Amino acid sequence: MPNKKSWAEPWKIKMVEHLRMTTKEERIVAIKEAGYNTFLLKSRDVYIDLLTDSGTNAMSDRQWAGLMLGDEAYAGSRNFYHLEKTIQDYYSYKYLIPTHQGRGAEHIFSQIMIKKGDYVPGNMYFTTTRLHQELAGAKFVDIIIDEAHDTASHHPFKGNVDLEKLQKLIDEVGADRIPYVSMATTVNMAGGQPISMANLKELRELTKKYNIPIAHDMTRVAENAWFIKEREDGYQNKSVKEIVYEICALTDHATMSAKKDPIVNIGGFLATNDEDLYCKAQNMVVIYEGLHTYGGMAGRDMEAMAIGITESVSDDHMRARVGQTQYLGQKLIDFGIPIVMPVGSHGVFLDAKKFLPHLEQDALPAQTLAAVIYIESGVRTMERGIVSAGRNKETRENYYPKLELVRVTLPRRVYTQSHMDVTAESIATVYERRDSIKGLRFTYEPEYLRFFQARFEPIK
Ligand code: PLI
Repeated sequence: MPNKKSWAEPWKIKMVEHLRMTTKEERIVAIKEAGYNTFLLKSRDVYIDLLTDSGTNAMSDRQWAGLMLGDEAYAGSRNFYHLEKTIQDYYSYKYLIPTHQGRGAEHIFSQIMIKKGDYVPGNMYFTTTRLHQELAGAKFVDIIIDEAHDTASHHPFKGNVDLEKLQKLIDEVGADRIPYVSMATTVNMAGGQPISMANLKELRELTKKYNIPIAHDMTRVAENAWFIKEREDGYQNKSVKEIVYEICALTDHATMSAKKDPIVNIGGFLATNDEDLYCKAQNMVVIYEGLHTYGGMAGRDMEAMAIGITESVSDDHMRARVGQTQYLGQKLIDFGIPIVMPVGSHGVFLDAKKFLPHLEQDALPAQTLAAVIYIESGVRTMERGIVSAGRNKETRENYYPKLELVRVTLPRRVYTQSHMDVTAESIATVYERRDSIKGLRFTYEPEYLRFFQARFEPIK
């Protein structure tokens, strides 16, 4: 008997959704019509959809049953109280404001907390989060450790905050110009990289000294907890559930895109321990989202989320979730493809600068690579580089991020290991002919979050 111990998913498949296969000729037409932007492809033209893990998850039979328990009252739905109790029990926060998705919570939170001229330090930017901070009048300051910007660094906690960078900012601008520290678990743009509990505790100490709250972007907190369990001394015998609670309890406020960790298709929330913020947010949510006991959600969606949260903190779920990402990452490593190391939780990130070293960043290497992978195989991925980074609000200059990545993102409980094999082989085929790949340029650039709707054409 071999002594290798494989893991398998802690679920079986009850219903299947058919996939449509396309020819290369059809895909060439489709990507041209989509302006070489994978966000503008029609889903029916996609074979394996690894664009995002946001809202693309497969709900469980329990969650689907939960939908039937939807209490669609305008006010005081029983599903709201179930969700509120779940958030108190699993995430430690006292007060809950549901929103239609994560950015709804970011909008309300930024508008309440930020005054014009403030600074918001964070462990790397996220697109919607930074935009809401800027629209409220703040400047975002990156205080993540340098290793996070180095795709080859094997640092186990690339999501860590560099406390010296934070101290320097406090010394320069003063604590009263810093309304909060924005702390994400895990860090999406760095490649799904975790923050360690030790670093978070140090961050808590430093921020306490200056009375600066920590705002937790908890979109993938259970995935972060899994890495702490795997990698950090003293946590091997703790459950993901316990670690998640401990992380949240070290922070003051939270925004959540429930379309990720909590395994639902829509939803989000703002949570806090601060009664004053809660009252202000209740007042804001009725303007932009809906009454404070449903935000932008149906009762049934709140029920599915409450159940999804309980499933998301299961060790067995997380072993399979992160295990599948590691499996795909290892396949790509075996093919010699340059990726962000170590492999993160929600996707494998291709290093487009190393994949296409002959392309300048202005020729949009990651955008190009995502388009070429689609044409090769019908696998849809996403750019996370210069296009996503956008422009500086004041100077209108492009940001030139060090990381120029293509994200190969895994929805939860959706694809099988064979889909991962096909994906890895498709990317390897593109890698073999990488020298012949030419870049793209913009033909249309929207003002905000340009990566969603921009259009491109090939550089001749
Ligand atoms: O897409 P929303 O509005 O539910 O959530 C915004 C959001 C906030 N924080 C983080 C870390 C995210 O990853 C996030 C959304 N992420 C998307 C859509 C993604 O594809 O990664």
